[in-house]
Amino acid sequence: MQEAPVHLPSENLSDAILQQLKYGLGKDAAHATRTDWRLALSLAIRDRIVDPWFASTRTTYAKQGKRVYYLSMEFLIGRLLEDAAVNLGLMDEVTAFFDERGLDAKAVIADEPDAALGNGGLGRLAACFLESMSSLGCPAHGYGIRYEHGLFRQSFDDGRQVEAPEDWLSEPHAWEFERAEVEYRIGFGGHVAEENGQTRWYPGEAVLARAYDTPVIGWKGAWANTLRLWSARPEQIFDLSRFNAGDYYGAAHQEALARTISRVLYPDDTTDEGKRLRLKQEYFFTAASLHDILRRFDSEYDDLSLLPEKVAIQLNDTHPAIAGPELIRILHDERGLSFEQAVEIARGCLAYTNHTLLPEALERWSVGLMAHLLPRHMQIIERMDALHAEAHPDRHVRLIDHGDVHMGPLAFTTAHRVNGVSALHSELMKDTVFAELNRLHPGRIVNQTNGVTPRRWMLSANPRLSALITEAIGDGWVGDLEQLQQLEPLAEDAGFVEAFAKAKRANKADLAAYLGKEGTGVDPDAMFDVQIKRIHEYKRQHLNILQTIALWQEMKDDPKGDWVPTLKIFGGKAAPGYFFAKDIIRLINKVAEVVNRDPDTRHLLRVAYPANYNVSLAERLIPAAEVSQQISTAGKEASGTGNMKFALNGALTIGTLDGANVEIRELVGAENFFLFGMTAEEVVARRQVEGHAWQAISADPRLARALEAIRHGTFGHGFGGIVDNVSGPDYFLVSSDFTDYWRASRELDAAYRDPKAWTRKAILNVARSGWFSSDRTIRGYMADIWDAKALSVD
Ligand code: NBX
Repeated sequence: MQEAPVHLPSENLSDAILQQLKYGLGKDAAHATRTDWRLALSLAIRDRIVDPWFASTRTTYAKQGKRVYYLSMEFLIGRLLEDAAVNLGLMDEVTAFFDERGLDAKAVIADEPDAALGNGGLGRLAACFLESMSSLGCPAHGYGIRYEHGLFRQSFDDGRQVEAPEDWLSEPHAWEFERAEVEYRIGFGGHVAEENGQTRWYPGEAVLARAYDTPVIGWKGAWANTLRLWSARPEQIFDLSRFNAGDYYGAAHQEALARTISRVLYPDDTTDEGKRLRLKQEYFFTAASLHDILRRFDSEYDDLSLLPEKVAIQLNDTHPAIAGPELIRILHDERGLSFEQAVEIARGCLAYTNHTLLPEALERWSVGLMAHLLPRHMQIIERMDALHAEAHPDRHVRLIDHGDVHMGPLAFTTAHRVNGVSALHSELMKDTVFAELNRLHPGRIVNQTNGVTPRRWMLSANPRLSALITEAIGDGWVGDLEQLQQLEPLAEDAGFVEAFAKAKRANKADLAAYLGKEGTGVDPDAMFDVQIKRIHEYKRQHLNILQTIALWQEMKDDPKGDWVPTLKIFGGKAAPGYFFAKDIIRLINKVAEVVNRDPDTRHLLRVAYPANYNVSLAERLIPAAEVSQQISTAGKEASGTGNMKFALNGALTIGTLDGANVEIRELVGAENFFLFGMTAEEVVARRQVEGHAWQAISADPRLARALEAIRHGTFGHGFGGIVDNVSGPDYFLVSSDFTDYWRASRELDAAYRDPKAWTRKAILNVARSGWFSSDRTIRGYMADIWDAKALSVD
């Protein structure tokens, strides 16, 4: 943590940076390192955020605005410096400042560690939402955990994923303000007692949650909200008597135990290890956030029945779902409301977003563990379950079933709105996982299709295309992305088409140079075909690599054929305990090794798999992409947000009718989207067909040959698991979708052969993607779920 400067920040950014370097960091410009410059710049920019930040807070108090609280285990914010500089309109000044000193502003910006406090889409969505809430002037706080170590760093050893701890806090973190005075005691375990008709929970152990605030500035700097992250600390720093007795390990034990809670981000895996710690993390940040929310509410109002009118609490998936029982506990046990009143008020405040229908990802906790860690909450959940049973005697859904607390149904019953993240996903929620709850509570499930912030995913990440768009239609699109529609007629304008293609070509050259440094020689004129996301069977990176193998085999058969030179790019991490996904990673890397050195085909096909995919790498890859691979088994990808970023940046999608792909295709037009594969309904039916995988393989010699090559060790050994899976159970229907995927891939090649027509399609993708702004999504939440109004500083 940097100390606040004692002087007033200079009006002039150059002076402010130099002042921060000298007085904030104690460095002489003559000896400043790149990191020193980056920190000085960050602190100078942070200074510019403070006034609008304070003004936003004052405005919210003055206007008694409704506040939105976004509770999320994950905020995948990436780098913050460029976001802030862009939103404050300071990028030109920043570039000029470093140019003058012979330094590369881009390199200074890239020096910032990428804050990876999330796994994937869910965490990145939370980060886009924070930025949009600020850009819209929606008074909001993000609440989460200040993990010391974010998502692991990935490297490859002989193609295998190797995980190393991530260490973003090892350098000073310029953006946050530590709030030593904002600290809450969070209890665990212990017992529950009845006293004078009141129930009291006496926790057996406790830790302290300390707040760290990061301001989040919106577009044009008009409004700023706060991301408040909690760090765990022991109540007693160390045991002095043990220390004095020479028991140094024992003396530090308490501290180590407490700090473990905010030590690491959990990878989204399904192992049982650390379940207890994960539940502790969930309760830790949820309870701290609720304390904080109520403290703020109490400072303004003295009537708890006003809570739903003044406070909206959004649960980002079920990870903070213990908020329901905790809020009910506080209102009933501590504030003396009746249980029914407490439930009613809690429900009025709470809403829940579901991000997956995958059964293995739906959270459940054993009653034993819950009763042990949170005995009073367990009682409340039992009472909620009984109340629900009383109200709906014919129901089957239970909050507690087979000895487990089911967090999905718990979140559903304690929320007034439940939302899915794409139209298809929300419908499937009603038909499958939440069918009965939907019947009992019609209208509670609503849809809010995801979105992405155009400030980061276009303006910062793709300056070339941004400049071109602004030149054509003005800069209103940055705050109102649907203005991109004005680009539509320009798809027929030869000059614009050429300029658009030139921008894409330049982005590709940049990426080629970057990948070149990483060791993959790349032809910037090849078709850049990208699949970046977590590695998971349902996302089917193995379908993509199988198709790549089949393509390579055909190219080898006929190297003089009329092939479209292609660069296949993969990026993504597998959960450390997910061995099948790790095999897919190794297979991709091994295919890359073989294909990239094949003298017959290396001018036609390359495979690149840059390690450690993260937000910053996505910012490099997406602007350079021409093809966006969105090939999940229909019904499995709740929405996707990468798919939106690609379309917005002018990549054409090859994809299934899954998640938000459906809406992307509707908006950009079927002729500008390469559709393949079974629908969600057909997927369900296909699984019933005995031997579906074998049938598909027997019917498609290309698929059979690709599988044969893997089995025969063309790419090394140890891939039997993958081959057996897609030839046998093939739950994700890789084999059954292969033939149609091949067809769509070749149609894509054919379209690419006509560069002008291709660019026209790309332009139409951009022009019609404005709806996928997270500003639109947040407006939807404000209107349909939060009943919150945007404010502005007068
Ligand atoms: O949430 C993702 C979905 O898979 C995407 O389709 C969707 O676009 C995105 C945003 O709505 N879900 C996701 O990222 N889940 C997790 O990261 C996750 C993390 C921890 C965990 C379970 C899932 N225990």
